[in-house]
Amino acid sequence: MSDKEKDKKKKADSYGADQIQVLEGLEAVRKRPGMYIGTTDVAGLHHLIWEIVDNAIDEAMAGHCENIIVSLNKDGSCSVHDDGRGIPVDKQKQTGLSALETVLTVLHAGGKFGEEGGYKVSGGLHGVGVSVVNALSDLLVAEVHRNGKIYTQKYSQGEPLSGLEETGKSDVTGTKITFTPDKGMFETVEFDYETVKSRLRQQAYLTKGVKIKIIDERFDKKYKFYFEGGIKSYVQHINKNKESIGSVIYIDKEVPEGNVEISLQYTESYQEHMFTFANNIHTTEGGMHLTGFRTALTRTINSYARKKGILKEKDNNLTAEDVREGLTAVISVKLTDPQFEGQTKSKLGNAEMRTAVENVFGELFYEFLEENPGDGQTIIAKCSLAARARIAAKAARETVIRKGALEGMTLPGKLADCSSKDPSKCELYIVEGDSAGGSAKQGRDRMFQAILPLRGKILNVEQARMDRILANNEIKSTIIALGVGFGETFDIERLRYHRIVIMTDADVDGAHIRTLLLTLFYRHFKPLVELGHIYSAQPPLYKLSQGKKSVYCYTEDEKEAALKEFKGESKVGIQRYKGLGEMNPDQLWNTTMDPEKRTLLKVTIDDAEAADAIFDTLMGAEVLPRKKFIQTHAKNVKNLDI
Ligand code: 28F
Repeated sequence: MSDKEKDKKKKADSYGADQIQVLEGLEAVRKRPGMYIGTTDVAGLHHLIWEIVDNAIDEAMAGHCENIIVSLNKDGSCSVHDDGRGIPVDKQKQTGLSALETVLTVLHAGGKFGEEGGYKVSGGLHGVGVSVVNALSDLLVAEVHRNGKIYTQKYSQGEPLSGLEETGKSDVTGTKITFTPDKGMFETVEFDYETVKSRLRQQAYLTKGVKIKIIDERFDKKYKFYFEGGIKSYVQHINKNKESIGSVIYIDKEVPEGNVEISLQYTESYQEHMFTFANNIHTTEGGMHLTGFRTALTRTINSYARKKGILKEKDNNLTAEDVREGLTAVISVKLTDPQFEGQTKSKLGNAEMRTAVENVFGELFYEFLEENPGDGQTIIAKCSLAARARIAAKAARETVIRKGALEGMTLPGKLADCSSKDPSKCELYIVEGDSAGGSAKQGRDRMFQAILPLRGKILNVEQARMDRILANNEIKSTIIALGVGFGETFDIERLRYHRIVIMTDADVDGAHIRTLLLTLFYRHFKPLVELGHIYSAQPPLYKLSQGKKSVYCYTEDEKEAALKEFKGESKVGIQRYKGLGEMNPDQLWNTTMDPEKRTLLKVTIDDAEAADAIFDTLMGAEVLPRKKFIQTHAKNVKNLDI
């Protein structure tokens, strides 16, 4: 028996009933990892990092930690390091183990044995505890600097490989956890720098004053976040590429129910950008804090506008919709016992937070308007304009609907519809350009494939209001073809095709058009994305031929591999497809449309916030970052073979 095994055995022998319970706990995690971290795909993998970082953030929120470093190591492991107090190492009554080992081996221990008072990130939505990370790691090394010493303990798949050891002296304090995810537990074990970075950015905004650093040792990249202004900086970041109206308003108040922090600023854009958090957890479904905010926003703006005589007695009140147009706001509340509800457990249920936010925000926002009459004026002007536009848009919409255009009675002339009327079998190809549209019409299986060619670029819906969106011909054709209506008449039951395939050229312009379409779907037909009806076609980039043999290549890598295959023999012909229009109908069918052979990428939104951020980046005014983004991420959607 090796020393390691002996050690393990000794440890196992000394385990009492409690500890067996402990092992069973983590056994359950390994049996059904999805129950604890949601999924075992790349999202689940990153969940491991969030778990550990959350604990470091808790230590920062408690006021004991200033620096957090996350490092993605060359050997595939991830380290998280904080300069907090260090996880205690003294023995715990409840378990007979050190506090460190308890936290690392007992499910939910962090919450259960945590200190009283204070707000915690962990223990919330995804706060399943570090023990889950431990259970799903091939190796986990915990290093604690505390009491002038360094303590180290190693684990594998949740089981300690040895006892807690003193491995040195230290004149600082802190906790460092390094873990190597278990390959057998995940579809992929490769961490993504950008994913980690954007999450850390968000956490840095939400935790005023903390410095968070990410280091990617694999690709030699690093980044540091520090936002003195907290969520005020967050709002500035979101509005960076937008034309702002008035200054950034910031409110931070501790009340008996918890802490209320709100930042907002209006912009000339027509969209609302609203992000809400409870204990740093993104509440994508909103909840009580959001309800309280909305109520107070509408009420305050109306009463201010009436007091200043901008709204006259005969005028109608501005609606909730009017005061939301162009608003960017971040709401972050902290409370001791957050209740998360809703389909994805991301809706704050604590009713006391509604009144808390309503009162705090109502009072302080009114005060702000009184003290900054210039801002008050422009905000009211913006909201009044939104009200007039709303009334105009409603009239425009009614006209369109009255004419029956959106009811599907007059399908657009450009649409080559399919003969089947069973939506579950039907596909709509939205094709870039008339010439590619022509090839697609000839190449398709007209039984179930419909073709809608779009000419040029469609309108950027992020920057346009409802009435203009509906006046755009390309968009109108698309909406009519889909059959689901628009706005309040939207009805998913009337969807005419269950697969909507965006087919654009495999170049930057094609990616841009796809993005514009995705923005349209995301902003105005969200259920289509959520229910997985939207796909992106994958046309080939190259055709390589040698004698009678030819292959299509869809990526640069595939091309390189194919070239190697061909090597040695006679000359290889390389045809690069710059656009779909260069393919004849047969080729288009064989490479991109034939269900037997094609690859479709399903467009999903499993993280609405990430998607929203993506659309923000893409639609912002700066051209350079936008292009770069499209080039690196255009194909970054989930793979699904059909
Ligand atoms: C790399 C990830 O996990 N940091 C942490 C602390 C500090 C304390 C703590 C954590 C005490 C008994 C549960 C220290 N001193 N970074 C981290 N830093 N946990 S996790 O306490 C945990 C509880 O069991 C800490 C005094 N009180 C708390």
